[in-house]
Amino acid sequence: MHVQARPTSLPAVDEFVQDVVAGLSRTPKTLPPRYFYDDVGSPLFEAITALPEYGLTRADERLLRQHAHEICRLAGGRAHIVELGSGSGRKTRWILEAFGKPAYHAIDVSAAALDQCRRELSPYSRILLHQGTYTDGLRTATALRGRDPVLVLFIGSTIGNFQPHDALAFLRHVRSALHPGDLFLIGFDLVKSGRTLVDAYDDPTGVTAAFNLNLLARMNRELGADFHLRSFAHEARYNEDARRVEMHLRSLRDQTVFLGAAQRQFHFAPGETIWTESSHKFVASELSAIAIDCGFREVAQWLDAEWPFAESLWSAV
Ligand code: AVI
Repeated sequence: MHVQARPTSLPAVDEFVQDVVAGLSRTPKTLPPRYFYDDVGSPLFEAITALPEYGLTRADERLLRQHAHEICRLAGGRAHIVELGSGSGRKTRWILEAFGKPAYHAIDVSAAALDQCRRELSPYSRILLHQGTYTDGLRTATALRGRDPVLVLFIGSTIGNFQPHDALAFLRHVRSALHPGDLFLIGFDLVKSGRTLVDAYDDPTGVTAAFNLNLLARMNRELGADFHLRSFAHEARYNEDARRVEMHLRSLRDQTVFLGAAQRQFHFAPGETIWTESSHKFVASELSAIAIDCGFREVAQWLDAEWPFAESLWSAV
């Protein structure tokens, strides 16, 4: 079954303009990372996941492959599976195979990502696609659960891209959409050396740089901006105290950019940056307390030996 469920709301152009104006009016300048994922950015992210320096996705997939049958057993062998931010869906295959063609709801803002997900995962599931935000998709998907328990997947350490306060609010929101006993499988990238992390987010082939710079290109394409891409440089830093990798776009000269959709100009001093993403890193021992704080209890936790990464299975209390 390849059903395109009722479309849920997409971030509109108006919202994009408002977010850009708000972000570029702040000091330091910021842009929300969710705008990375368009028809250019989503394939670039897929390329990042194959980079030798970026071990996160391979660790995540190893854990899912190794423990899929145990996850299925802990879920009692049956569930409506709902994935937040399905991406290409490659890693999810192991879970779907273990459950034996379950109902599977893929939620993503990107039509291209959902299309790839449908191609990859329809042989292993009864797939339903929800194009839209996590919140809307979760509401629509859980309404279709019937009498089945629900297993929500939030893999890939996307939780690390939320600000800590927003991450807790989001996890509580997921809990509020579930019934007691429903399960939540969530991936967390763990703290590792600063060198390893900077290499992972500033790869020598420049794929992550292209992913970051595409945000400027996207504003040129969609919002009538006139960013000169060669006048900005990708930068990744590890902030050890905050336990996060920060991605920035550094202005290489004094310049003014016009944003046509808002009829506004923004000035950039030489060396000034736009902070485009934070990728928070976790320690395994803090995760069960986060679960409890958000209305869950930890059922199991699996760690990867090669690239510090945790897959946690939580149950809604
Ligand atoms: C999607 N997310 C978990 C990625 C990360 O590692 O924070 C996004 C990314 N940004 C640069 N490389 C990958």
